[in-house]
Amino acid sequence: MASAILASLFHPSEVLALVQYKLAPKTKYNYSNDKARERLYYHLNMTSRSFAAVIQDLDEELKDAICLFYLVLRGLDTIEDDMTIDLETKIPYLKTFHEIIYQKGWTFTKNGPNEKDRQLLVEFDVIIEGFLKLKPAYQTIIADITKRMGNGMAHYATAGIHVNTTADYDEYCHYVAGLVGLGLSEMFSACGFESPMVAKRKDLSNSMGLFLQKTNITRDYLEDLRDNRRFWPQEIWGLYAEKMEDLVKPENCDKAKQCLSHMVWNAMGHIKDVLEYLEMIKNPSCFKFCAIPQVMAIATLNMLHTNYKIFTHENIKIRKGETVWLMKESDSIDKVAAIFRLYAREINNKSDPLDPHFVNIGVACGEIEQICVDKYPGSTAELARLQAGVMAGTSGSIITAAVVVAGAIAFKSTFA
Ligand code: D9A
Repeated sequence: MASAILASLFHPSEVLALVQYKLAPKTKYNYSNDKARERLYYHLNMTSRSFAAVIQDLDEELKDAICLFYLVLRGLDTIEDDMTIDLETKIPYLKTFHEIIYQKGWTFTKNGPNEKDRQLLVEFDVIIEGFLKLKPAYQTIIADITKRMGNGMAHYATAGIHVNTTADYDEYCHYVAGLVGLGLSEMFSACGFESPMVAKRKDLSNSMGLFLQKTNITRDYLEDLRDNRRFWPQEIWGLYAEKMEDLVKPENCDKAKQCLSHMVWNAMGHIKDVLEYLEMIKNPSCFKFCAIPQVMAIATLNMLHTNYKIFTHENIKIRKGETVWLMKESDSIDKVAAIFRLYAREINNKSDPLDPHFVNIGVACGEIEQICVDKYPGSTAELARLQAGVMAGTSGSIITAAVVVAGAIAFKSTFA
């Protein structure tokens, strides 16, 4: 906690959010009366602590269905990601995973020892038991999406198949993330929490996945390269280097940053759809569930833009304080639109005029501003409130910093 507060020292609205988060009573989700269900949420918390809480805040009708959708996809992803499994073994599992989820008692122990979610597959019989308890409507949606995703993953895992064009890039991201958006939209409409229009707008649902996936792929350049996974499209990196791995060479620093701007610009192309999608979502718990990953993504894209560290450091993340502040602020379309405007301005302000994508990114940021002013006028007041927080912050943080330093000196002189 202390390190998180220090990292957010000059962002008091984040320090405030961290302290509130720390002091807030943690919602205790009690599943003790159902051991199998308790084990399910144990695995959910193991796969992603912060997002697990958001899923558990969903209304009861959808909670288990989305928890299982998440765990089934994490299982499939853990097989696709594992580069210690040879293709002859891997591809049949990817293509039949949509049948495997109906096989009572099925488990998988072929993952390499370092796969983060290996235990999930070792105990996958628990997930299948939960899946088979779901209403048939949700089972059908999950199985259909798992089938299309597994086949798409198998295609791109096949030897010699690479993400060459930006069309390949969109297709690959559709298979591993866009389809998740489509599946969730079908669940939202099927249970009646959202209008049938949500399931119909497959273009917007797809963009919800592509914005998240493209941000992750842009962030994970070095980690993926290390594991011999390549998702940056050659049509983009080929404009800046002979080979994708040449971008890490110090002599290619400028070219690498230009390529990074190109990837950031490409991901920003989905923001208009993301805002239009979120505007359709009326159920408060569904809205937060959908909005939180999207605001995390624009904050991450802002952290990535012009940040050469992605070519030298793995696993760079936004501040803990920033994530807690974003989760607190993502409960209305006006607030979310204000957050996108705030980060679009930061992205535009840090752009390098000598960068070939300076204008493209400037236009994309201008469009976000224009769309929000036109369609979400309430975002202007929210933006002023957020900026007041930030501004008060700047002077506030100097005072806070002074107080902390003074406190430290007083403490040292008294007790040293
Ligand atoms: C999601 Cl059911 C994901 N992915 C995410 C998480 O958000 C999306 C995987 C399974 C499900 C949902 C998500 C959330 C809400 C609405 C969505 C949606 O569409 C309408 O998906 C498009 O990242 C994984 C994909 C991007 C491949 C879809 C958010 C999440 N965040 C992790 C951080 C991370 O980077 O993994 O899982 C976390 O917070 O720990």
